[in-house]
Amino acid sequence: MSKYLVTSGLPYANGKLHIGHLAGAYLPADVYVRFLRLNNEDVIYMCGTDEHGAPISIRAEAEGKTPQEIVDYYHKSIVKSFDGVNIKFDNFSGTARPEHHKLSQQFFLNLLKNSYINTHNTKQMYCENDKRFLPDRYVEGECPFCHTSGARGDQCDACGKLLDANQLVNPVCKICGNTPVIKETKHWFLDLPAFAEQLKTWLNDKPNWKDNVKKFILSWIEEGLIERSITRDINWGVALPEYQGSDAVDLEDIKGKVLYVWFDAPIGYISSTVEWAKKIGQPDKWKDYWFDPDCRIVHFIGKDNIPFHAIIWPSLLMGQDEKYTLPWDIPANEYLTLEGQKISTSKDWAIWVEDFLKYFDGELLRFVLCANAPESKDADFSWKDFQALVNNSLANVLGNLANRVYAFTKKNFNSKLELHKSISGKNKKFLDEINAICKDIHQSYSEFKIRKVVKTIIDLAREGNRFFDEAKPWQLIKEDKPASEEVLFVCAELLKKISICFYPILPESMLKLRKMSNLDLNFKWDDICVCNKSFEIGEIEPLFKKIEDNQIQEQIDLLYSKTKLKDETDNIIKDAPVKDVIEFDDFVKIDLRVVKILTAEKIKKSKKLLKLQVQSGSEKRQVLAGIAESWEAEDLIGKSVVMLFNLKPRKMMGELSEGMILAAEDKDGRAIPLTTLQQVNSGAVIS
Ligand code: B3M
Ligand code: ZN
Repeated sequence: MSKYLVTSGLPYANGKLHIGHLAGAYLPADVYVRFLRLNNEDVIYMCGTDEHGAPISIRAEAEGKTPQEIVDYYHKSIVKSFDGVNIKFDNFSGTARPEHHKLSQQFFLNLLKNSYINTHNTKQMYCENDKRFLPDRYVEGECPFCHTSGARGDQCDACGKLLDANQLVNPVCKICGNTPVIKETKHWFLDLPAFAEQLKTWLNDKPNWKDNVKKFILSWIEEGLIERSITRDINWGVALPEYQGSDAVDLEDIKGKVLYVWFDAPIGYISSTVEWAKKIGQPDKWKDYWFDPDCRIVHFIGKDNIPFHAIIWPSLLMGQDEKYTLPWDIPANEYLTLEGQKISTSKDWAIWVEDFLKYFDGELLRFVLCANAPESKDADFSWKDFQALVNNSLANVLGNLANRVYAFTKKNFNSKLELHKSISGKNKKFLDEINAICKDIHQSYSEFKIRKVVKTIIDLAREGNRFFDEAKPWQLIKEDKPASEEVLFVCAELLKKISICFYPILPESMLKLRKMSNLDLNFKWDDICVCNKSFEIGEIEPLFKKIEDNQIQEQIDLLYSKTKLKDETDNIIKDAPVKDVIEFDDFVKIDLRVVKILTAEKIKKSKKLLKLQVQSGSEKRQVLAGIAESWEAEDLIGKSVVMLFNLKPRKMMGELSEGMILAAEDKDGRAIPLTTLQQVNSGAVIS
């Protein structure tokens, strides 16, 4: 027996849970924990809400509430969603609790005492309009590495790189939209380079980690670790503890500073365990996990959390006085997309767990997210796939097998199947095959390969149906009743085995399956191979209901309708600066005319330019327009557009242009010539 401490990344208490969250860090962990329990392992599953950080204070400010109010509201909402899909923690805490603050401060002080923390005067983004520093998500801009816009001050979602707010290109304040200035302030830094060797040794010892995780960390270490600031100038978080140190820090410098959310959040795994130990009346019990070098600590997370869990978190642990156990595995998942697009909470392109549960059983969500888990690459959730998976794999294959086996037993064997001890021939061969496959399933669970588990189990049920069809018990019963009963017995055994190995993924349905055949509800993995009882079939109910087309269409319509509402507000283009005022006399110098496009063709060697022949009244002219990236030449022919008619002719790419076609640039950079019947987004600049 081994000892396990399993955690899932602490969800931020600033929003509801969506299916992407479940697929990334929670469902795989819950499944793993249930699997370990079936195998008699000593396991506890710890989590809680991440209640600090800029996203929460930003949300509180936006809604005119206190951060604590936001935290309390979403903590409840998150707990409810977890309950609805049967994700069962041994403890679910929160990082705003006093115990957590105390422990985090202790972590900081130990690191400081052990010389792993330095202070530096740093230049920080400061908004003069809001009179405050702008750490992390309080500022946004272009990522200096991958150049995607919308990167936040702490991390770029597009390339995953951790950032320092003042690395951002063209930063803007999230609160007011102004360009921040740079101001000096003191901050505390974790000396990550000091842990480089220890980290490498620890990682070298993890040959079985998932590739995506290992690659990520090793490239990080190779690029060279740098000191990371671990304090912030905001007033929500764990207060930087006052201390007298050798570097004689001025107490004034400490005031108004909190620990960076990613410093205290992972400590939440420990403080949740401490809280659990107290609740069960054994206050020292948490140490059995955190200080036992043989305890297997497994952190389930989404891929954007890898650097924090695989570099920073172990460093925090290594720098303590006590010998904390380091993570044993970090099975990070990739992302789940929705109907082919990135899930976006701000655009409401998401399926919220609480909404899903209004229409469907949580078991079905567990099933589809496991069948299609983003384990080694991104995976997509689509409503149609969901329907197909449930109807085919669950209802038609597994549900059908249970139904035909039990119904046949009820009708022909008075609901009873006697124990068949000396099974031989085809029946024996089939049973042996099933047992071998169950061993593979066990292996897949231990390697976090849940997709494979689901596929194997459904295939097994499919084999069960084939076995039933080929054995034809309905014919056999006429000649040899005991032989027919043996076929049914083998099928009932198969269903029993499935009820065990599918339990971690579909706990409620598998209990229901067991109840139908009066099986013990207390069972273990090893019972898969024990074949020593007769079966007695009770009340038969369909195990899974099929999902109708109209139910799915309803969801698709809902998804698109709510996100469109958002689109309208999102598509207002940010106000561009207004140019200097001009006199009317200046304006009348401009000759604007409607012209009709007669021909349009691409100019070789130019990505942008189209050559147009246009007609205005009786006059024909040639114009070059920089709209080739937005339009197919043919689509412009016959359109009437506005042209600046008296612009001095000029040559571009060896061709003459006798004017300029006016176009507006919409949000995604597409140039839309004026007076085409295209909608121009509100606020677009006409150029
Ligand atoms: N709160 C989850 C996230 O990035 C983050 C995890 C903390 S785990 C210690 O959404
Ligand atoms: Zn501002």
